[in-house]
Amino acid sequence: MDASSLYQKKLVSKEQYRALCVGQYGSSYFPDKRSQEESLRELLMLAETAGVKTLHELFFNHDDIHPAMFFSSGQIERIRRVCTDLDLNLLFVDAQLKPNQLRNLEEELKIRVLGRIEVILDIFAMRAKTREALLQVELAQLLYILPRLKGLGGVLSRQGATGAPGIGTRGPGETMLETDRRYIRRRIQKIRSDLKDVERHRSTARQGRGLATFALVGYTNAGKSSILNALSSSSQKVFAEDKLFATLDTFSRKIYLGEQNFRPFYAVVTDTVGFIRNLPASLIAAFQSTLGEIKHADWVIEVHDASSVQLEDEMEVVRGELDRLGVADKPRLLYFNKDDLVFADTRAELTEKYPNAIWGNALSREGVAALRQRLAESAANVHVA
Ligand SMILES: Nc1nc2c(ncn2[C@@H]2O[C@H](COP(=O)(O)OP(=O)(O)OP(=O)(O)O)[C@@H](O)[C@H]2O)c(=O)[nH]1
Ligand SMILES: [Mg+2]
Repeated sequence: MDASSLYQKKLVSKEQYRALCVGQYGSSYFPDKRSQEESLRELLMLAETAGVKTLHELFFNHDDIHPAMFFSSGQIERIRRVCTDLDLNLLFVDAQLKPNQLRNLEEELKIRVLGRIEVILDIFAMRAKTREALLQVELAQLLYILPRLKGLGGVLSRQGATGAPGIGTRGPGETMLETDRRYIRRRIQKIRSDLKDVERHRSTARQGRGLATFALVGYTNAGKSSILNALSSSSQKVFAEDKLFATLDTFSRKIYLGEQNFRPFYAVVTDTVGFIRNLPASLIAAFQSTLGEIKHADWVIEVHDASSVQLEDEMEVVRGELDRLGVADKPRLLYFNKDDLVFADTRAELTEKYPNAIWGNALSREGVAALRQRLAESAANVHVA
């Protein structure tokens, strides 16, 4: 079986799925109501990115997690009523559901049920285009499925049996059930070794450049790709859009930083995959090849959407992920993007708190000159060092 046969890349038409999104707060599991609300808002965006229409959302006070069903019987009845009334056929739950909970809920409600991780994996599978991204997505799916093989079996085979393509099935799916764990482990090994080759090629290319390098990192949708486009004079633009995980590959560009000693001065700026809260560990593990680019950069440009109401949370998530990658000590530039959407008093507050931050608007290119200037200063330092 080759890698491509593991993918069932049949995208859903937007009309096919009508979803209910359910978030929850309360109890020791979800203590912070505000951040749970934000998490539900994010799930709605994830659903939209996956191409699914959300027709209703519920936000439960979840005091107790039911081990078999996740929800209480009262909540399940509420969900059932909404689904029947609105004729919905997909339930998104803003939580990491156990395989048995997914299965039981599907059996009980007779509709497809997906948790946060399943939606993210689905979007990654949909977005992956290059060989490296495809390999990493497949690895993420295999790492996700391996420990769940038994529990997920029913869910996946039923999806296959209904013949309904799309969400939740953009992955190894049914075929995987016929193979054994050994096959999966072997496949994981093979992908890891293929990814090592990709990394080796990249490392050779990197050495050949001999230029200072900067990695753009940040929350998904912060504007990293748009900034690379704004910095670049090339008419060939990097893909940027108002959906989550527009970028799944690292992409490097040689950027002109000005003149130094009467010579043009360049650095390499690399776009990377965005972060999101509660990113599944298997995804981070699988995307080491792409995220590894951050490790090799001389500087990290931390990009944040300054207009986000969740700015501080997003900064924490990004910094936590940089920590996890072991690059917390790398020299860093802080860039606040989307300043066109920021209120004056918020800007004043943030400026006081982060006096060294560079501000800009990647669309109008305001602030790009200041960023270029800071890159030039930093790159000059790297070269002196
Ligand atoms: N108003 C405004 N919108 C912006 C700005 N910069 C980017 N955007 C928009 O924000 C959305 C996300 O931009 P991207 O550049 O794709 O963001 P990203 O960080 O690369 O996102 P991922 O690849 O998903 O991690 C796009 O719709 C951009 O047009 C800005 O300065 N102001
Ligand atoms: Mg991007």
